[in-house]
Amino acid sequence: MKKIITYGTFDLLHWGHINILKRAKEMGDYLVVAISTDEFNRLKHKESYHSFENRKLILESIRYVDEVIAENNWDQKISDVQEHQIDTFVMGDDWAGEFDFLKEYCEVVYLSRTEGISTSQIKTELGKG
Ligand code: C2G
Repeated sequence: MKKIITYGTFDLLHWGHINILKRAKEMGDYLVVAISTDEFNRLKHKESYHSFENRKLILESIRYVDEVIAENNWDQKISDVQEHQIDTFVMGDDWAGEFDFLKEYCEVVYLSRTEGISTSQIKTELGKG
């Protein structure tokens, strides 16, 4: 069984998120998603509209997602890859190169980011409404 992992906040879930989750799953048989906790979001200088629990609930309902774990810090990726026996790490290419240190432990793939949509764009445009 080929296991894939990806990380993110996934707030105000949109089709850009679905596009990467779909493509990540298509690379293997089992997709683990590590979703940023509210505390870790603060370290990322992000504040989610939805709480960790609700973002986790939403992700777990997506057909491409097999398991959701918490992302608590920047430093857990190597142990996550080892503990979950991950074959491939996937991220959008806005992160290209940032996680190449994982190449010692698994395949690292950066997929093209979906243009024209983002959580911050949604927040901005709704704020104007
Ligand atoms: N994404 C995408 N296209 C978009 C928006 C997001 O492909 N239009 C991808 C991002 O590249 C990322 C994933 O969706 O791979 C999740 O995006 P975010 O929720 O914004 O996550 P981020 O803040 O980038 O957190 O340790 C890694 C971090 O937790 C990543």
